[in-house]
Amino acid sequence: MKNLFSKKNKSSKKPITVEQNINRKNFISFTIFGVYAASAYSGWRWLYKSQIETAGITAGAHKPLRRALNKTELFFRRLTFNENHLVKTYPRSMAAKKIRHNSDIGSGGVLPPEFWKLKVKKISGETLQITLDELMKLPKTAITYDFKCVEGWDQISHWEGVSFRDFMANFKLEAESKLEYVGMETPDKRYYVGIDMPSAMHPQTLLAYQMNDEPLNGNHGQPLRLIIPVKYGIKNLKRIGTITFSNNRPYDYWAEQGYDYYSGL
Ligand SMILES: Nc1nc2c(c(=O)[nH]1)N[C@H]1C(S)=C(S)[C@@H](COP(=O)(O)O)O[C@H]1N2
Ligand SMILES: [Mo]
Repeated sequence: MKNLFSKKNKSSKKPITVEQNINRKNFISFTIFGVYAASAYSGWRWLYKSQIETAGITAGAHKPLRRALNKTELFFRRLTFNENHLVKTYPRSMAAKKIRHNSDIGSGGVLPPEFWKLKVKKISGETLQITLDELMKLPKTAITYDFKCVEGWDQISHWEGVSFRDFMANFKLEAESKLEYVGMETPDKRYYVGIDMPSAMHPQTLLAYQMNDEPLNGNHGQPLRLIIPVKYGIKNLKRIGTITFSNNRPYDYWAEQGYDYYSGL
């Protein structure tokens, strides 16, 4: 065949023919394609075989994907969350006298106080058992703010208790405060939430034991509930039984039903 395109190459005696050139290009293309395909396949295998996140929290997503989503969420959270930014508060007189009552999974009814202690699982493995009296001796914080439920209602309400920050400091939970999440669950474990540490440590977050100067009643989380104004109602767990700390997302009742895990306002 006539050599049409190959350049004269001084070092090689035989000039490359068009056919040879095409073959060589094909070889290179297929090799590149093969390497890409193999790495794509092994990447997919890696993802496919990777551990599945704790069932429920993210509907069984693979860990690397969850990690990527967490990083994205963290990025936006850091961008928008500022602990010095306080949720709007209202004059005490604006608080509802009759506070709206919503669902009571794992709460409701009255738990005799002698049957309740707040369990706090420290990272050392030790579990603190704290009475309501002990909590009531800590500095008291009150807040009147607009409580918002994801179902579309909101209400200005007044709460009193110990701020989560003060609680952490008083019980020397400094190492725990360096972890990423706080988990809370009802004594019967039927309702549970996971809260990112910055939101838990926000100055307006309370372990509340009073509502309008009265001890919490059976409808509102007696004897102790979470009041976390930077989050929607779903995260404001009523009747706290146990508190845990972790770097992994704790189980979360509504996140398992598809609601946003962060549920921030
Ligand atoms: N234990 C427990 N806490 C809970 C709930 C629940 O069903 N069980 N519901 C949440 C939801 S969706 C809302 S809006 C608020 C309602 O609190 P309230 O009944 O005091 O208004 O509690 C939250 N905390
Ligand atoms: Mo809610």
